[in-house]
Amino acid sequence: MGVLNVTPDSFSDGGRWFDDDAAVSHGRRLFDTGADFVDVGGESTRPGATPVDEAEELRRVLPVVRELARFGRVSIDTRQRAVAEAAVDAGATLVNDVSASLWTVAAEGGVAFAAMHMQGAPSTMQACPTYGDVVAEVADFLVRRATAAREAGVEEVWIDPGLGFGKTDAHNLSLVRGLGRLVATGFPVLVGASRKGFLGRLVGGAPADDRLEASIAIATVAFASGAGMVRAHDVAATVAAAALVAESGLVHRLAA
Ligand code: PMM
Repeated sequence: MGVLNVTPDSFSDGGRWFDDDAAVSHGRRLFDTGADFVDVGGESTRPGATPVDEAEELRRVLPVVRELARFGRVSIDTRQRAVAEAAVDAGATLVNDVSASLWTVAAEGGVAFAAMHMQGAPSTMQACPTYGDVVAEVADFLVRRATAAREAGVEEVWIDPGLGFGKTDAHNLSLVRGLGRLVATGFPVLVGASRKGFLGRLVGGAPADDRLEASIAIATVAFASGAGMVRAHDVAATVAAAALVAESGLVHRLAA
């Protein structure tokens, strides 16, 4: 899943694809380099980000979704029902919902749904994340939401641990180590670690543009643990990691 943020302020690619034509060309490049989905988002959910109003989010994402849907599967990364609905009408075939609550939009539109775990809201989520057993709590939450989505009629339901969303670095690492437990739920697992802050801290403070190796390392662990999809800025390198894991049989050995 290639990341396409049509925002002025996302932590990594904010401002780069804010113009519609630039966004569409970049999205096409993501498809060309092997993305199965291009994930279009119009609101930054980085820690501390200010929410965007619905009209502005619609203005940002709709023309890009409509155009890119001609070239491959587009997912809409939103927490707003009206944005998800309009994007599905414009051709999006997956609702990627960081609030894990918009499955009825997916059900009504006959499209896929991804439920992501977040503790709190983006403006405050990193203040004091607290869990007992983080893997068990995240898995339990995701299975409940994913089951509700299935029962509402959504056929393709993904679960995503939401790395960096109300989690300390230790929580993120526990979730990466515990991906096999999410895979064991039977729902296909999506993982988004690409260029995130915890990776920067793990590799000595590298800035967002300098986290490729760390992002690929986590993508490789995710695929080897049985994850079905990784959300990534650097699609070509991530596809190469996926192919290596698939061809080498690593997925069976590590996940066993
Ligand atoms: N991360 C971000 C945004 N949307 N969606 C899913 N399903 N999983 C994620 O981990 C996720 C997401 C934040 O990263 P960005 O600013 O690079 O989009």
